[in-house]
Amino acid sequence: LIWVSSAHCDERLFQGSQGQFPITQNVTVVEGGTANMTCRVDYNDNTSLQWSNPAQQTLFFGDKKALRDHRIELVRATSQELTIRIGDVSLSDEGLYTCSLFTMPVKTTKAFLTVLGVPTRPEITGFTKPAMERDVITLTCTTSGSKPAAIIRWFRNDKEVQGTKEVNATGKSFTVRSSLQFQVDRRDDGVAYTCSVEHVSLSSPYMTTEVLEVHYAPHLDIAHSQIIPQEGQYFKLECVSIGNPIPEPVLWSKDGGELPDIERMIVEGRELTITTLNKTDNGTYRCEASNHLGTSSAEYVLFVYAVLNILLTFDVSPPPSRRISDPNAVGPHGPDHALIGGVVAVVVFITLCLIIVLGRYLARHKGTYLTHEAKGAEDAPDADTAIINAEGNHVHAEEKKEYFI
Ligand SMILES: *[C@@H]1O[C@H](CO)[C@@H](O)[C@H](O)[C@H]1NC(C)=O
Ligand SMILES: *[C@@H]1O[C@H](CO)[C@@H](O)[C@H](O)[C@H]1NC(C)=O
Ligand SMILES: CC(=O)N[C@H]1CO[C@H](CO)[C@@H](O)[C@@H]1O
Repeated sequence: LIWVSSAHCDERLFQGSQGQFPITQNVTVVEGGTANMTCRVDYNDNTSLQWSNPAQQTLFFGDKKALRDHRIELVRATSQELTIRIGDVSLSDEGLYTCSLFTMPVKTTKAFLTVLGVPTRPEITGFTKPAMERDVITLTCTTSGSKPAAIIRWFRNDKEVQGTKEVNATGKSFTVRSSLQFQVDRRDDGVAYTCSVEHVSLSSPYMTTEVLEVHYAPHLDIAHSQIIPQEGQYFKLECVSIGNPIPEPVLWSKDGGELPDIERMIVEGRELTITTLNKTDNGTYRCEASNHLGTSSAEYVLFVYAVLNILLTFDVSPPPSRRISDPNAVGPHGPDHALIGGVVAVVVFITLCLIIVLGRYLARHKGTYLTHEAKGAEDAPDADTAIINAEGNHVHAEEKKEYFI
C-alpha cells in the first residue's frame, strides 16, 4: 500500500509503468455461466492493456475488440483496468489467459480460467422389473459431463452401500459410473435404491431412486382361532401366505383328500371356518397355494377336545370370560333334545371317570380333594374304562389344574 500511494504521488519520478506487472486473478466458472476477467495496473501512463486467450488470440486491446466472438464483451477499459466478460462459457474456454501491458519490454501476467462441467442427472440401469429371487443383478448409476469427475454414492433405503466406481474421460469432461452387484432375495422386495451425485458445481446432490420389485415363491402358514379346540365351538383356520405375486387361490384339503361337504365347514378365500366343532372334524388340514415361481403348503392337525369343555361346564364352572374361547366364538348351536339327552348321558359317564382320575391327581396335592376321590371311586362303574380314559385325557387333567390356580 505504501508502494501504491508513493507511485501515485511520484508520478513524474516514476518512469511510466516500466517495471510493473499487471495483476490478475484466477477465475472459476460453471459451464454455461459468465466469467469476468480483470486485469489491473496500479500506475499507468496510457500504456495499453490487452487480454488474449489460451490460443494466444487477442480478445481485447484496450477498448477495441479484436476477436469476433459475440460471447466476449467489454466491461471496463481504463488506463488502469481492463475487464472483459465471457458469457456462456464452455469447457473449451478453459485455460491460461494472458494480460499484457505494452511497455517496453511487454509485461505479462497469466490467469487461469477453470470451467466446471455440470454432471447430468444420474440414471440407474440394470433394473429388471421384477427381478426373481436369487437372480444376480447389477445396478449401474451413470452421470456424464462432470469436470472434475463427480462422486457417486449409493443408498439402500437410507443406509449407504459401497459400489464399484469407474471413471472415463469423454472429451474434457468425465463419465462416472458406479455399480452394485448382488443376489436379490425377498427382503429386497420394495427396497429403494438411491444413487446420489455430488459435485462442486451442485448446491445439493442430484438423486435418482428406483424401487426393486422381487418375485418369490410362496410361503404359507396356518393361523388358528382356538388354542384348544373344543367340541361345539366355532373354529377358524387362516392360511397366511406371503409371496410375490401374492399366491392365490388357496386350496384346502383334509387328510389328503377333499374337504367333507358339510354345512358346518365353510371355505372363504384363505379362511376355513367350522361353525360347530365335532369330534369327527379332527384330522390334518392342509392349505396349498402357488404363484408362477412355485407351490407351498402348510398343515394343521386338528384334535377336537370334547372333555375339556365338559370339565369346565360341569366340574369347575368358571365364569364364561375365563373360559378359553375366541371372542367371536359361537356357542353350541341348539341340537334337538334327544341329542342333548344322549350327549348328557355320555358326558356324565366321562365326568365320573374323570373325577376319579382328577381326584387322585389332586389328592396328592390337596387333602380336601380326598373326599371326591373316594366318592368317584365308589361310583366308577368300570375301572378299566376309567384308566383308559384317564390316560387318554391326561392332558386335560393338567389343563384343568390351571383353572384351579
Ligand atoms: C492460478 O491457476 C494456476 C493453474 O491452475 C496455478 O498454477 C496458479 O498458482 C494459480 N494462481 C493463483 C494466484 O491462484
Ligand atoms: C358330530 O357328528 C356326528 C356325525 O356327523 C353326529 O352324529 C354328532 O351328533 C355330532 N356331535 C355334535 C356334538 O354335534
Ligand atoms: C383322522 C383322525 O385323525 N382321526 C382321529 C380322531 O380322533 C380319534 C381319537 O379321538 C383318533 O382315533 C382318530 O384317528
